[in-house]
Amino acid sequence: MEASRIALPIGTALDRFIKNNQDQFQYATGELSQLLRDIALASKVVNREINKAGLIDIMGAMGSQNSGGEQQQKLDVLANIRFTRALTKGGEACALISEESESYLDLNNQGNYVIAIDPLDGSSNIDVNVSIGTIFSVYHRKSEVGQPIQEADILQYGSEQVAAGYILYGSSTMLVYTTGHGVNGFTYESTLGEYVLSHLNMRMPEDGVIYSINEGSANSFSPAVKSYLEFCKDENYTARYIGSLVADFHRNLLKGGIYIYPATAKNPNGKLRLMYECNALAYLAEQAGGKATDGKNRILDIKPQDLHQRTAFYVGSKNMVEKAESFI
Ligand code: FDP
Repeated sequence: MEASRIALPIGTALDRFIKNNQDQFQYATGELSQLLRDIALASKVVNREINKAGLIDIMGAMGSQNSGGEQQQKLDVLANIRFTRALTKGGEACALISEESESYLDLNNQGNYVIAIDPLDGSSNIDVNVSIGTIFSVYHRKSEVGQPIQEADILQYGSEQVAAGYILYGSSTMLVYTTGHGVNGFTYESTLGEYVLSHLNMRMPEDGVIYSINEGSANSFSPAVKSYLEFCKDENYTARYIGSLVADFHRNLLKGGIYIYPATAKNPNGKLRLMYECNALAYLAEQAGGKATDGKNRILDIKPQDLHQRTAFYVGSKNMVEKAESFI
């Protein structure tokens, strides 16, 4: 009997994949590899805690607010603690920007990397057992190692990212990342405690028929966005909106589609955060052959002025994003 018929093929483990591909990276000292492993380890802990939701008292609001004045959920806070601890102990990161903290954390002056993270995205889905995610961006510091962190280290263009990725806590848990040489996806095998390569060199279809937008807010969209939505309906596109950015992005990455969070009357600059939501997904989208803009400008070319800056976000299949832009 063929071996493949009695044993499922298990892909390369994440650790080995990172090690094998380390040389592609311009600062190949092993530190970035270690940092990615630290993020992967913290995500396994977060995954474990998420899976206990409902059994122990970790659902619901914390009673505090995050940097944007939004209600923090207990799991938001827990995930933030896990990633902060892993990155602090790891020693490779000199600074950490997080949705959950007003200003950046100064971690270790000897570290070479700046991390921006949304520890748990899609908070409104936590309590209802719907997919949520973690999003991260990695930058190389600009100032000299050993010196205090400067603004130039923190407020870097998205195009300066050296790695980015997300973890999707979905029907299975996946870690998807890029270091600028394509996008690869790893599925968590919980009995082994390992992420294994399951999606090699992911490519986003150039076209698609899925549009993801909170159409309940349509009254507060611009006439241009409303016309684009009419176009989607005329074309008989399929509407799919999970309301968890990572999950909506991941589906569109695999199947083709567009995710839009436009400027609205309530959020004239959009709702999503440039530094720890949009930049990472824009980098991944481009690396997979897709596109990401604010309706006019490439996301990766926007100069951040503020840690928690918001932006309108159009991301997904290249042709779909370009079509949407033609309406804006
Ligand atoms: P949430 O507020 O639940 O954390 O990034 C924030 C985000 O979720 C995205 O994950 C999601 O796509 C979007 O906001 C949902 O916002 P709306 O409820 O306004 O549609």
